[in-house]
Amino acid sequence: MITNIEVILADVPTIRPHKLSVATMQSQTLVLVRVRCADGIEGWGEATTIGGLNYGEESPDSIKVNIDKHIAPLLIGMEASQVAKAMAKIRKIIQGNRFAKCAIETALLDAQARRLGVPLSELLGGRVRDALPVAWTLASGDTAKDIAEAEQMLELRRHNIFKLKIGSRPVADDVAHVLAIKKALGDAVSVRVDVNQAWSELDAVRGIAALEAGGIDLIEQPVRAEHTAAMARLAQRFSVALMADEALHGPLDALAFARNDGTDVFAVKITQSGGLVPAAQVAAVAQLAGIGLYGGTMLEGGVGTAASAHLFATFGELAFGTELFGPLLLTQEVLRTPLVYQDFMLQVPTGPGLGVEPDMDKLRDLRRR
Ligand code: MUC
Ligand code: MG
Repeated sequence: MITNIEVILADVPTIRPHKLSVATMQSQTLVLVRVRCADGIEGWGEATTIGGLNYGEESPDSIKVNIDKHIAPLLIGMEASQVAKAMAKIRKIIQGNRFAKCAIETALLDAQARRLGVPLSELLGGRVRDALPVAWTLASGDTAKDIAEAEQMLELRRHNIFKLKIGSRPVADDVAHVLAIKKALGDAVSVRVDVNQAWSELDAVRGIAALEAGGIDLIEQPVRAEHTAAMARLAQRFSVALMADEALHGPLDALAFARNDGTDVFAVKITQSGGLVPAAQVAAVAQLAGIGLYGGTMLEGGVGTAASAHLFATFGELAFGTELFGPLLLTQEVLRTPLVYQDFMLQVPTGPGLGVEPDMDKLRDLRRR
């Protein structure tokens, strides 16, 4: 039986300012959910957002209040091992709130996988890989600093895929910045961009043409999420891969993209999809429709990153890798044993459930009171 649900907000500074077209992050608010069960088992989930309400329609504060006041009371007393039944109830009664639902579903599945003594990936269909390629986002806002940072990552053998955050400067300036980095890093390194919706369709036509000519591999969410027709036209016009991110809020959006040939690649995010199970459905649609897959992040800490890793490890096709570097952007580790990043890959945890344990002493210090 589910006996208690607790939401913990913890503010953690980032290792450097992280500049997106929608916000500059100096710190990240981790939103951690702990579900306790009558059999003594507990499960953890995470619902971290980016830049408060800058990126999406849920904030850390709204997630906490909505779980505390509206979601937890529906779950307390329910059978903890019946995760699908619990989530069906929440999905029927609670509109929206995808991030909150994701954290709850993750915590319930973590608890259930621990109860069964299996890694979470095995409840999600079973892993087909034990390690995932991980991109690093260069977002200092300064070309020379970004090149130095990328060279350091290559040297450490931590990342050889780089995503550049652009869209806040004029298109020509952004293109010059990206191509200078691509030239410095060379052909063996994959360089991608994330425009975070900043371009008009005409900006995108100019920007993508120049980036494609310069050898950039992937263009993420160039236009506004709701401009799906523009996105489809761009995907059909250019041969460089275009990826939907902010436009993808779960299986129904995935189906619409598949129906209208609207994109080449999906950035699958467990929070944006509304949970691990709907995120698996997004991936299933992609695989059925021949759309490429990329494992996305909302810059979560260790709990959400581990949950995402368990799901992405089940994807048969993962042509564009992942960006599960969230914990590495933070100055504080909140897991007792950090996730392992080596040889350009994240190792998918192998213990029961998420296979990670939050460090309660650290969280006691970091949590908001
Ligand atoms: C996004 O839009 O992809 C993921 C990596 C990063 O640096 O920002 C996020 C959000
Ligand atoms: Mg993105």
